[in-house]
Amino acid sequence: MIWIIKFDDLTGQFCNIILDVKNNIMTKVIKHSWAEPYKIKMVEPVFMSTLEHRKEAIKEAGYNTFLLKSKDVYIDLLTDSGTSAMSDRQWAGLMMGDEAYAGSRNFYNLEDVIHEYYGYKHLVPTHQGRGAEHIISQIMIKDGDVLPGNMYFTTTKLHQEMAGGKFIDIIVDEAHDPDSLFLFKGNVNLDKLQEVIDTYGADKIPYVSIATTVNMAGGQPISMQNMKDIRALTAKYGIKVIHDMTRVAENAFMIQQNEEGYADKTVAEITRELCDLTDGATMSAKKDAMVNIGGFLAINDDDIFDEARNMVVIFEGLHTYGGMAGRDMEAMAIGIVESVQDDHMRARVGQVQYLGQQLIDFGVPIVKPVGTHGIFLDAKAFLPHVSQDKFPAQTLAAELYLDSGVRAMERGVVSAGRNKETGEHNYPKLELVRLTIPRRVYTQAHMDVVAESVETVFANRENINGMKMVYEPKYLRFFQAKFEKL
Ligand code: P61
Repeated sequence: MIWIIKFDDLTGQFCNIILDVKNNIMTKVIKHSWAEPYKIKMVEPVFMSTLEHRKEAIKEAGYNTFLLKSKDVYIDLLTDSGTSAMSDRQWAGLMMGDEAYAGSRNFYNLEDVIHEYYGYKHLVPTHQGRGAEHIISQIMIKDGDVLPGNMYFTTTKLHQEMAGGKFIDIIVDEAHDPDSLFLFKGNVNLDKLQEVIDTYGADKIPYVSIATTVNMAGGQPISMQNMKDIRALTAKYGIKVIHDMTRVAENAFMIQQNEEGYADKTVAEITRELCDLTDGATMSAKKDAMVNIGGFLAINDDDIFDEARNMVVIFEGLHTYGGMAGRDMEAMAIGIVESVQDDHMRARVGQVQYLGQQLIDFGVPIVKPVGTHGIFLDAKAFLPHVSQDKFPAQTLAAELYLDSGVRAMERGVVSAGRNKETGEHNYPKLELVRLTIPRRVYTQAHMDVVAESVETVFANRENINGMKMVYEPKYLRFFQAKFEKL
């Protein structure tokens, strides 16, 4: 008897498929619950604010949800980064911190886990993902190089540019279409990759940048077949593949659910297979691995590792802690193992899908299919009367906070920044508001509150106007920019 859990597109529910191989019988049972494989041991009270309070708070924050104080937020869906709940085992791991300056045993535990679950040869710990991006970019990128990748991410692209490179988007066109139901919107269009190789030459491409899953596209997965095809094409030209593995286990879960041939493989096995198709990785462990802080660079090449070990001591810390405390490395090692458990992933993604389905049922425009770490509201379709230069997604995020104290994040023109050469705004096709779900933190009732609030704002959408930017920082402007209502 084989038991498989699949997401049923028709019903929008997870279902159990029971295969009785001996008698050749397949039974499909709709499973209404993706219930969590844990129970709650400790709670953290949150602030239930009034409308008057929220009006003041968001105005003071320049209508930028990044500038809100967390004490003024009810349900915090700004990010799933560093905001997940650690398990009792991870907390116990903190007590096992070995805070020796050099050679902490927690580093070696982490190294063992990374070898076993991800398979990379060398580990360089960093304080978080962007620390690893900085190191790999400075080592591998030269002035005039190009970096093809499956859609940009803010910090990744900035580090590539600061090292003298230019990012080129080679993701499939479906990724830019919020209504396309393609299941693997994180895939690379191989013709686009070939064109970049033909135009610039392989020697101008230090590596192809591949993210599992693709954050800016809505948390969309890449398929294993596409990964294999990328590997085959890059191998032909001797080009490396560097993997942004920030949400690799979530990607593995989607492969298990939706790619032929993977239904009976575990998330752990699929995760390992994905990593094995790449040459190295940057990781923000604040996501999949459910720690509050931490990250790493992992690399198979001995020479790059040698350089990275030289650099980490300048920018992060000694090569056996890289900006983390020993206890953080221990919690990360335990979190990595928890992150690849099938039960955990079914509940994690199940909760995201639950919220997504409620919004789809209400007719709210969101990126479809629903991804793994959050719901992305399509602000262009939500507020069609607000032109992109009036920051529809920024406006919508502020309105949602005003309505209920739910904090979301802009992922549109403000996040896309300005064109390096012309100084004009980059106008991305996707103008989104991200409702990001921290892992193991909120309940189904919280998701209902979020859905109701989005629905209320949607019903009032005609009364919402755009905003103008009144303060703009030079780098990663979305973090600190300020706005006024029009
Ligand atoms: C997030 F608004 N993500 O999603 P670090 N790669 C990928 C990430 O998702 C990621 C990093 C690298 C965040 C935090 C964040 O524009 C923003 O550990 C796929 O944050 O340095 C981070 O990892 C960087 C939010 C980062 C942003 C940049 O919420």
